[in-house]
Formats: sequence, C-alpha cells, structure tokens
Amino acid sequence: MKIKYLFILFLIAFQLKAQKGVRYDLHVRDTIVNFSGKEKRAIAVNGQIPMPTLTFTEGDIAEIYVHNELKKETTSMHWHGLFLPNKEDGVPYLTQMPIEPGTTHKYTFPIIQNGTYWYHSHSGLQEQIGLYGLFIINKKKDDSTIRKGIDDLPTIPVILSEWSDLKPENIQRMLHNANDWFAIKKGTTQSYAEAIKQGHFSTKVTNEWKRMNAMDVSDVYYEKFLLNGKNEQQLSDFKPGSKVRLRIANGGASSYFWLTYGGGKITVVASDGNDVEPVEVDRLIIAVSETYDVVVTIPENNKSFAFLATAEDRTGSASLFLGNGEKQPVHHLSKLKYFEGMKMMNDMMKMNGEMNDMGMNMSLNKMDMNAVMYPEISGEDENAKPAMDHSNHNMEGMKMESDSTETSEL
Ligand SMILES: [Cu+2]
Repeated sequence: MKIKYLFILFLIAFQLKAQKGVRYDLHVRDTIVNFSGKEKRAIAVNGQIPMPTLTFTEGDIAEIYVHNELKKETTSMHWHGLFLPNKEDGVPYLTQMPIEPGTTHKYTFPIIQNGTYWYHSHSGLQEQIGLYGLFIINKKKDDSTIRKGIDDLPTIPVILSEWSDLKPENIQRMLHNANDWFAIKKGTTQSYAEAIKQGHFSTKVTNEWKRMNAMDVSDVYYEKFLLNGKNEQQLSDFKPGSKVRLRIANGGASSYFWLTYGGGKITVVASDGNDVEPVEVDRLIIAVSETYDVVVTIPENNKSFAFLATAEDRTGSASLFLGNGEKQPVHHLSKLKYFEGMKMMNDMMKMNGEMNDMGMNMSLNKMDMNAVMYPEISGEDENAKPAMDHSNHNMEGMKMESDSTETSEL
C-alpha cells in the first residue's frame, strides 16, 4: 500500500516539474496618445497599446503579475475564453478585489487548452483606451491534432480595435441619449438633401411617414481604426510566396470588421480558439471579441498587398501590408447604399407599422438587407473589381443567390 502511494506522489511531483511556469509582468500606466492629431489620455502596458501578446504552450503554468502603476484608478485583467479557476477570472468584486494603484496582483493558472484568445481590463471602460491584448496558446509538440502546413506556419498576431477622441464614458452617455451626433459625423443621417441628390425623395418621405429611423449599421463614430495599435503597418520579413498564419482577435469596443486580402484567398483554419475544417473565403466578418485564425500567402518579390480590416459601416479601415515590395493599390469596400436599405425597410412595413409578407420573409432569414445595401453584391460597385461575397444567407426570391452556404456557416 505505502509503496503504491509513494509512487503516485512521485508521479505527481514529476508532473509538476514537467509543467513550465511562464512569467509575464504587466506594468499598467497612464499615458498620452495621438491617433487622430489630438493628444488624448490612454492607458498603456509596458509602454505599449495594445498590451503585449502573451504566448504560452498548452501545459504551461501562467504566472502573470499585474502591476497597477496608474495614478488613481483600480484595474483588473480578464482572460477572454480561457478555462481557469474562478478566482483567476479577473472580474472585480465578483472573483477578486480590484487591484489598487501602487499594488501588484499575481494571476496564476494552468494552461489547459490551445488556440487564439485575448485579454482585457475588466475595470470601468479601460479596455476602450488601451487595455486589450492577444493571448496565444500553442499546441504541445506531441499533440495529435497538430496539422501539417497550418500549425507549423509562422504566426502574425493581429489585434483589431478602434479609437475615439471622446472619452468612453461620454460615448456611453451619448448612446443612452440616442442623439444624432455620431450619425452626423459618419454622414449617415440620410437627410432630405441627400435623398433628393440620390433620387430617393419618395423613399425618404415614406420612411418618415412610417415613422422609421434612418438606416445605419453601427452606432459610434471612430476617428481611427487600428491593427496592432496602428492604422497602417508593413511586415516585409517573410519569404515571398510562403504562407503565414494570422491569429486575429477583435479587441474593439463596438466595431465589426470585414477582413479582406489583396494577395489572394483567405483560408480560415480556426474560430474562437478551436480548429475548424479549413475553408477558403474571399472575405469574412469578425464580431467584437471573436477570434479567427487565417492563412494567407505572402506575395512574390517586390510586391506587398494589404490585409485590410474595414469597419462594417465602412467609415474607415486599418491595413497590414504583407510582402517586401511596393504597396499595391488597396481595394476598399464601397460605401453602403443606405437609401436602398431604407427602401427595403419601407417595403417590409404596412402603413400601420405591421410587417407584410416581405417583412415576414426577412424575419425568417429568407432575405438579406446586405443584398441591396452592399454595392459589390447588388452589382453597382464603383470600386470596380467584383468580389464574390460569402457573407449572405439564403435569399429566396432575391436576384442574387448565395453560392456558398457552407462558407456562411463558419
Ligand atoms: Cu472579454
């Protein structure tokens, strides 16, 4: 009996020794940034926005020291999508006390999964002004799920976000008031003047008559969209013609992004940290807090193509140029056709505000607003190059049919 227990103890001790503690120190500090031409307050970790990419291997023990060096604010860190003991989850007043200024908090947990994740502050609205970063977990060397040609590719961490010169607290207040300020900034008020200019006077009148609001696909205006904390960036140290894996997280506060690549197809290989059957797409949309792993090809010599993240409302984008040569022209997504969307909304409603048959089809997902609002689908894209779209759902009775339902179910 005793010998058996000793043996088990020995095994446990051996196991513990085999697990590697991996330490990171995060120094949280007040900082000043200038993303838009104006100096604004933000929060940086180790002097940078976004926070550093934390990389682990499954089986490691994470030891993350958060040093709160802010002047007067508390902080906390939440590890988005990770399986861990509840007390390490980073939610102030729920799983821990807030980290007071001038103090250090140690998070430690075993890494029992792999994939692409991210982490962010869970205090106040600190995430919006800098406290977001990638959390990457590689597979163990002997993991049977390792995929040749995917898991052995060089990795490029990509974290998306946006910047507003307004304080996040003000944005929150404005959203509660539901005023038109952001729509004015974005040029999406759909005024009568605009309606007349675009030949949609009667659409606008009907819209007002039915007391519906102007069309929009997002609520906040941002001065800049960022990819790894920059609006534009170039990586030129990869072998021309080779493949790379982008580990992408959307660390934005409210923006969905369309992802496109000038250098060819995008192969999606993982979603929210889980491997998926690889699928080739022309583009995909990433929601707030989602992650995707994609594989793209580095261009041949003397060229570089943009990996583009375009805000869903198309008011702006951020780009990562891949390749060692001249930047090739970027194919931007054209402006949305709001009046066409408005017209469709009108057509769905009876005068008394009830839905008609068309409205029913819409709610049953048989039709898609994108089909009329996205110029590249409706076939009136002034930015030339027709791009096959993989975003739309089934659209019975519409002039365009989705050719790739399997893609849209990613
Ligand atoms: Cu989160």
